[in-house]
Amino acid sequence: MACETRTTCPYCGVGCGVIAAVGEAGEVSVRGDPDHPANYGRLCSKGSALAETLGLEGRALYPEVDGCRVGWDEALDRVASTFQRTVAEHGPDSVAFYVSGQLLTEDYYVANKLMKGFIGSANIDTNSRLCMASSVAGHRRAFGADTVPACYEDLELADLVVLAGSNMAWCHPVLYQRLAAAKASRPAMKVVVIDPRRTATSDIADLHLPVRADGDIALFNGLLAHLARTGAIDENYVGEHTSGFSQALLAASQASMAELSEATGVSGMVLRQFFTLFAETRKVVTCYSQGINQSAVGTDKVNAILNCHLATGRIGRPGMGPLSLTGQPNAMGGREVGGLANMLAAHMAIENPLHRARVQRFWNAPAIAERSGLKAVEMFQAVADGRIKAIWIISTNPVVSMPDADAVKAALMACPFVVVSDMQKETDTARLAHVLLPSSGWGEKSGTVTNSERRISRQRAFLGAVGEARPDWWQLAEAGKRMGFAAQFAYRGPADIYAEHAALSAFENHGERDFDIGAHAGIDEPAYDGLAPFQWPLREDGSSQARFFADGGFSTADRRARFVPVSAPVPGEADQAYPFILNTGRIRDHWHTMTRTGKSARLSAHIAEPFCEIHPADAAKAGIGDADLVRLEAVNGRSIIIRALLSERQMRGSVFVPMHWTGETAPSARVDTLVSSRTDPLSGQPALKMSGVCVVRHGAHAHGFLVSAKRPDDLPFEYWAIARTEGGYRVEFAGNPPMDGWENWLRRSVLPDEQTQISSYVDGRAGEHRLLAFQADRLLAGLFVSPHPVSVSRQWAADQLRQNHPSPQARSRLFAGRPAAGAPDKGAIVCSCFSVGVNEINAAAHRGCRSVETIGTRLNAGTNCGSCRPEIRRILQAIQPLVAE
Ligand SMILES: Nc1nc2c(c(=O)[nH]1)N[C@H]1C(S)=C(S)[C@@H](COP(=O)(O)OP(=O)(O)OC[C@H]3O[C@@H](n4cnc5c(=O)[nH]c(N)nc54)[C@H](O)[C@@H]3O)O[C@H]1N2
Ligand SMILES: Nc1nc2c(c(=O)[nH]1)N[C@H]1C(S)=C(S)[C@@H](COP(=O)(O)OP(=O)(O)OC[C@H]3O[C@@H](n4cnc5c(=O)[nH]c(N)nc54)[C@H](O)[C@@H]3O)O[C@H]1N2
Ligand code: SF4
Ligand SMILES: [Mo]
Repeated sequence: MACETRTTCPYCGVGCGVIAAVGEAGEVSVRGDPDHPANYGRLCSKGSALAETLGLEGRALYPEVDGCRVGWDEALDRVASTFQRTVAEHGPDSVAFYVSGQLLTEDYYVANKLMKGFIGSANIDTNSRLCMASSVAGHRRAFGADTVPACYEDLELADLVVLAGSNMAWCHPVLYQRLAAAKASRPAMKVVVIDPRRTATSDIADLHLPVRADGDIALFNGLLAHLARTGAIDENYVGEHTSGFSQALLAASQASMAELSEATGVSGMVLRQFFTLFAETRKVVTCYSQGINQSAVGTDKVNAILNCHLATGRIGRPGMGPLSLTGQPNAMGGREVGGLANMLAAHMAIENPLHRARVQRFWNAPAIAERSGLKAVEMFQAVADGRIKAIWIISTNPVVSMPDADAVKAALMACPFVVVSDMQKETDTARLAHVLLPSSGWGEKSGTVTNSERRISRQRAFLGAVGEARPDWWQLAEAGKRMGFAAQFAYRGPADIYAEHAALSAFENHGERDFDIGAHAGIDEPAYDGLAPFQWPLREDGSSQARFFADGGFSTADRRARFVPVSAPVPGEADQAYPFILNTGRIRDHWHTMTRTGKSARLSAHIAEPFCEIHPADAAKAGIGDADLVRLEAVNGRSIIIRALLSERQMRGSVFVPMHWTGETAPSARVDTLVSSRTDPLSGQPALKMSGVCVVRHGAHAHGFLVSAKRPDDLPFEYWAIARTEGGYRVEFAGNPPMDGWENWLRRSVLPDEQTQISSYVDGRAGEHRLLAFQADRLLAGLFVSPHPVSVSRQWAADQLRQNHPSPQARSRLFAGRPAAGAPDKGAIVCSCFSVGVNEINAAAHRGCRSVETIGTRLNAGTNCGSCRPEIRRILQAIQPLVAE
């Protein structure tokens, strides 16, 4: 009998419930928890593949100091004493923590407490600065507190759902599926997508507004003015519960339709359609994510959206409200514990002396941070210029994910003391650690997370500890004890921490702070273990609420919401030398820097190489063909080399590059090296979606594709990208041929011994080399080299690693790089659950399967997690208009 544990997915902010089952032989399987209110049993491709990411490969298994294995005592003593000495010599602001929205609330709480109350600095910031900071700042400006008014059910109840700067189909897939199901059952419901790209999400949209970068303020200001002109304002709500409407309207009413169209890049006709739809529909939900937040005017963008909802009173009622989608599993929990440099704890404000005194009293702390600390970008600048001399980085990989990433790398290399707590040993950041602390990962640790709708769920351990890895809260508490605060950090386990956190949320609250989970103050371990998912608030008297602000009650002094007058940014002079806007973001099956999803062959099959999406007309002008390599160069002088992907879905003048590839997986394609560290002055969030770049074709003498049972030891090429596949690896590369020739390189970097036979096919005139190495019937390596981008059927070639090739004929057939005529070639994988490729879908379509449903019946594609359904729909649409489903 398998042993089953209810837990929560560690990826996105949807916060799906997962049932993890461990079989007798220790094998793990996962499925969606049918009772969890976030997903009701659904999981996306990443969630479904969780079991494949639990392998020990690359895990940090024991503490290390300066690259040598040590015991925990020695490592923690080193951390505590170095931090203490640095504080003693240079003051509390000379040290910092850089943490993560992927920490559990209990980890986060301890980190924040240690820094703000005991070290006495507010230099604790988090990768949520790159993610949610503008939403937090926007909420606080409008509502007086960082409270998300809506919940997931509102998406299903709405008659209009606006998705602004959100690629929900790929980034919040289960929420997207809930939306798609609601729309299918109620076709009158409308969906509008506001995104410069036509993404997978726009495939269910009734209207797509291809807004130009940062055109959102002009757009929502135009909407506010339209609402006022057409009598759509809720005068009662505005009069009773808000202030500042007329100033906001004045700021919004400046532009003519022609100017609006110019500022947004959207035609007047489409703008009018959107405005009318919004004005005439009462039940509207606006979801927004990084296309809004990650901008130098992100906070203003957020308030431009909130203004429209406040003006129409569409907030806090079923089917109505603004809903900021949190990215990470516990971005929201981090906000509750105050894990940002400009927050305190339990939604209290660092700038408020009463709050500071209260938290200090509650913690029995020797100090309390007196003012905001450094926000992420400033924090690494302070590391660079030596103001910060010791930094502890937990559960984030800033050398990959911060803007101007090479500057961050240089700063850490120069920093006297870098501590990194990670599950993985070889991340780009962990490599720079003086002290590396091995952390327990998902499945090995326990705690709570809060999702986008304020729902708190348990993560529960179902696996034993790996090596000497320990949970992050334990590492932090041990450091706290060693700094002399044994009593205040004497937690026996996460239940103790959660109980304290809950008590602080209710401490002298008197209904002033929305975040209140006082019902759990002092919760005991059995109750904590059994905790079912619930939404905050959950007050001491047991009262709760699913939505906020239908009847006002904001956290401002007069309990009224604030309209914030915002103006569209004046577009700067286009820099002729850097004519393209670099937009960045995510793909369906990978999570950030791929330290976990990269372990799954299934997840790596969907998109196995970094790419630069560019409009065909822009590409033609620059002489760039599909699958050519391109070089992107940024204002900071840095450049990357990456594969071109020509696509009509991309806006002209803009290119899109995913953020996922790293020094480990594609060192020439780390996009954040190019990204500008310009930030929003209010939120400190960097403008990760808008850097100037130029794009040129990048020629190479040789292009290659390798499938190999072993990870190559040496990749001496200016461009390479590696991905896991079943039974090995697949590698794309380009550059100069190795000095010692292809055969020697293959032998030295991937083959087990000198004796392995290599057979080769060389067409000297065409410059083609194809090399195959077998061990008995098994393919060890297949190498395909050409002066041009290699034409090989990638997935088919990768699949050959798992096949037997008994006859010499079967083996030599592999030289073709594609299946024999008539033999199946599935093409690039679309459905990762059942490994169904694009060629199979096309073939089934030509045999008469013309709907996503019939494709599912025939091929299974799209019938498990459903994450690929938008792409299947798109493939079918390209053949002929879809039959109604
Ligand atoms: N598969 C997958 N899912 C994830 C993650 C992951 O790594 N992989 N990460 C999680 C995390 S932490 C986060 S924060 C979320 C992010 O979720 P999303 O915000 O949905 O994802 P992104 O791809 O970063 O960006 C969303 C869209 O913003 C658009 N955009 C760019 N500039 C503008 C603009 O000026 N205006 C508008 N309106 N749109 C613009 C981009 O074209 C892009 O399609 O995803 C979460 N989910
Ligand atoms: N250009 C560009 N850059 C971006 C973005 C973008 O859209 N464009 N998005 C930004 C956003 S929204 C985000 S959220 C960030 C994300 O960026 P990061 O946070 O840097 O990315 P991750 O790969 O999620 O890093 C998490 C790290 O924690 C480790 N880890 C996993 N579980 C645990 C654990 O339990 N304990 C510990 N100690 N470690 C653990 C993982 O191995 C990994 O190294 O990237 C930001 N950077
Ligand atoms: S939508 Fe996918 S990644 Fe997000 S929590 Fe659910 S299963 Fe995990
Ligand atoms: Mo994020």
